[in-house]
Amino acid sequence: MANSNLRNLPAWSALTQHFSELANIPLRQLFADDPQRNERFTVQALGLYFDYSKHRITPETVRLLVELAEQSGLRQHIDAMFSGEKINVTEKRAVLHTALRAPKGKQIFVDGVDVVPDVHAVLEKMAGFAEQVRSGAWKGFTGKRIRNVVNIGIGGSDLGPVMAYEALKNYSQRDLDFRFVSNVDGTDFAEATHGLNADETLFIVCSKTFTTLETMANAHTARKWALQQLGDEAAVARHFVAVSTNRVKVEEFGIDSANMFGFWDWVGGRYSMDSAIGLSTMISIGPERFTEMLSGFHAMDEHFRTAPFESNLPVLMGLLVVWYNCFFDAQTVAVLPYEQYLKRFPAYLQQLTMESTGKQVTLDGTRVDYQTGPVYWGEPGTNGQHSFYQLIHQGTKLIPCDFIAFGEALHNLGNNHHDLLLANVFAQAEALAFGRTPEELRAAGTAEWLVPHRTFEGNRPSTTILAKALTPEMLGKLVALYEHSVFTQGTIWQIDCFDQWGVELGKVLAEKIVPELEAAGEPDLKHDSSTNALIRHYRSLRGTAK
Ligand code: G6Q
Repeated sequence: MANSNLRNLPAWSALTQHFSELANIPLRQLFADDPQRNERFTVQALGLYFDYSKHRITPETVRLLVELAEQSGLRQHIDAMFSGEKINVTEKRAVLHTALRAPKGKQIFVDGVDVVPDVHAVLEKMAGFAEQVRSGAWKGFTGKRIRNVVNIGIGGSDLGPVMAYEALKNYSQRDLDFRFVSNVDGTDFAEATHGLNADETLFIVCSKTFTTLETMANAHTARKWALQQLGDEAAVARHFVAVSTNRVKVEEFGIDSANMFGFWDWVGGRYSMDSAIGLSTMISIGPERFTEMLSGFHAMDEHFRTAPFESNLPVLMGLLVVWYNCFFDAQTVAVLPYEQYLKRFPAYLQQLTMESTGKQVTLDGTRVDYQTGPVYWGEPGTNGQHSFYQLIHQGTKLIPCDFIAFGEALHNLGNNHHDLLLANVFAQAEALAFGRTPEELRAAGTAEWLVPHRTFEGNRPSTTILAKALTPEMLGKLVALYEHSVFTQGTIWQIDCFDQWGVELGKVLAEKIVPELEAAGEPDLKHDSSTNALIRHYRSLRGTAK
């Protein structure tokens, strides 16, 4: 792995020089100068058509970015991850979400133990359980079949399950209702269980640690809610299962370890949707389709591990993020799926990317002197077009966009919905890149005073990703694409993409304040004056101040 400062790498200096030459060349000119530009900057792999020609790059940019990746040790770092080395240095852990989708028979060792058989044993246990719930063979305490599945978890134990459920709803068993509770705000639990009968409801408590405040609060509330209706502790075994690495805590909660689905410390929360954390996904779409999703993940893993960097989708995607973030000073990346089922995909990616690359020191603890992770955000198209796209088109900020679209509609309504959708995605990418010049406006008869308002500078970069249809397999490929793009970014920035000390801090801070809110008398507050006043004011609003 590289240990030199990023700024001292020859490719970094070369890119700095190259940027100053390229920064003012518009995309219009880059396209006009190179009739082959589209073919040059389109990669087709694994059923994905990845067009990155509308980026502010030349072949020289790609050559230098690939050199940057090489000089940063990306190849060696990829090998280190896939072979189970402890590349999460601050937590001294291997990073092996890729083992979760490794086919049977592959060998991957952690501390001398092959983990692949364990992965498949859990998958088989999940499949057995999922089939029982789907078929109705799994009976609730009163003998009724399960109709509602409520996933309780937060962060990595929620965002993946929610996103995958929404993304693959088209493939879900529709006589089962899926709901998700994450927030400690009681509204979340109340609304998620509104109208449900406990005797037909299964709770999946998802928590790697089984200590997370929000999840434990919601799990205890769920148990109370269920027992109020079912009236017998023995009902817990029929209505609660757990997904965790912490057997002791699961048993303490009262869930039989026979109803626990395990995973391992080498699976990070935000990289866990294809582990047992995906149990709700498997119940929804069935084990077969879950396996298809895993094979999509695995195909992208193999592509990332073996394809030359010049035609490696996650590497190219990650390098482009570095290019805009570090050289153009772009602060964000917009992810704009033209597929309603991907409505939670940007939210999912926010955690995957920002919890991974939101770091200010390198692996050896040195403060970085360059920008790290950008803000990821987005909404499905075409809705976003009637809202925030204005700023992307004509605002003062540079926002690289990822457009994602599919050739086949999942609902063919017998008219041209899908053509309208696709026409919009192509038009947006085109308008962002090429804009509308004052000359074009004048030629179309626009009044002179309106010309500046109606001018689009263009030169706004985007990638367009096209695939045939949103299937479980394609979802696996897309998620792995972003996972490995993040890995590429983190390797260049020399940061630990797999720890999350910021999250850990949040987990301890609130616990100090809870007793101060609940104290009977006037508590002795030792925070800053603002926090002390907020606590007192809350107590008075709540009507408990003495
Ligand atoms: C993810 C983070 C974090 C975590 C949640 C839930 O990478 O570690 O989002 O997933 O804090 O943690 P538990 O699964 O332990 O409840």
